[in-house]
Amino acid sequence: MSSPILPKPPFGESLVSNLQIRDPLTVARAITRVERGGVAARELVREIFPLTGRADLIGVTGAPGTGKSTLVNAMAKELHARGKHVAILAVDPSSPFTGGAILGDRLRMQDLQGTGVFIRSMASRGQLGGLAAAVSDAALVLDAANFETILIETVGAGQGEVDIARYAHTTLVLEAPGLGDDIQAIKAGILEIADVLVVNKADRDGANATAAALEMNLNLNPDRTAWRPPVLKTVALTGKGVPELVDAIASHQSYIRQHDLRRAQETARFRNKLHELLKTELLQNLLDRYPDSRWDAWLHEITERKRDVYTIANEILRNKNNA
Ligand SMILES: Nc1nc2c(ncn2[C@@H]2O[C@H](COP(=O)(O)OP(=O)(O)OP(=O)(O)O)[C@@H](O)[C@H]2O)c(=O)[nH]1
Ligand SMILES: [Mg+2]
Repeated sequence: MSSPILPKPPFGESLVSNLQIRDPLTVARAITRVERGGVAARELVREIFPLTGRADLIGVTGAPGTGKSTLVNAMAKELHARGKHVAILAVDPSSPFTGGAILGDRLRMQDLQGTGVFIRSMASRGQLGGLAAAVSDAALVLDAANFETILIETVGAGQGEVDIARYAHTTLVLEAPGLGDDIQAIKAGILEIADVLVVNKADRDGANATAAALEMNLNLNPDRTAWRPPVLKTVALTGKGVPELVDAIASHQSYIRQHDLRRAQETARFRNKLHELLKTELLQNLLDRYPDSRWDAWLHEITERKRDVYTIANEILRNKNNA
């Protein structure tokens, strides 16, 4: 009799081995599973986690329309030409409403046909733990699937997107000439997360001025880290400057390896993820612990100014064992 105690691996050995040979359908299904969350997603992550930790995660962020998707495609082509297995995760917060992500995927797939580059768009559908968690789990899937380089495109608009970029091993921040006020972008603090600064659309007027503004900003904040982000100009549409960009990324990757920073990055990433997960779980535990009527009563007390939120929160936490 087989042991009834040991649960059967839910994802199955053949699926894990299909994943490891980068079978596109298996990879897509596995990402869908982590995107949906829940028990099946967690079991999948548990199974593949020991297979992960090797891929280079490259975050690409910047204002809307700076050319992130075009550049990511051009980078994928260049990396493919250098013999790398490449995957692209495009985080598109707007797609559930516009369907833009799917259209974008189709265009990109045509462009990258025959390269074996895997492309997937992800959009926030309000999953527990948020988009950042879903994206990092999708990156785990791609890592387990032996993609050596994972390019993650996010619009540098909200904190969530910035968080996604920040936890990559190398983060690119894109600017484009004539797209609003450069100083605005600098103020927004997005430059602080950059390991490589890219002025895309360098075929347009003002690219040199934008690059100079970025260099000046770096000079104003000299001691961010010992790594000084290079400022590079690209024309994503033609591929001009892309080999140099891929070289700069490789330099940053060897810098972080030489200085043993990769482990520190991973620690920061997993600490954040663990804390986010615990926050979500603890909140859910508390929400489940009391009936709706109890929550309504507390909220009523607050809106009636009988007791403030801190007092109520305290009561909720203190009562949690004998509700
Ligand atoms: N002139 C010029 N146009 C470019 C260049 N790179 C991209 N574009 C164009 O800029 C527009 C936006 O490019 P995308 O790659 O979609 O930009 P994005 O940053 O991904 O945009 P969102 O994902 O919507 O934020 C497209 O029309 C591109 O063809 C470039 O180097 N030069
Ligand atoms: Mg895009």
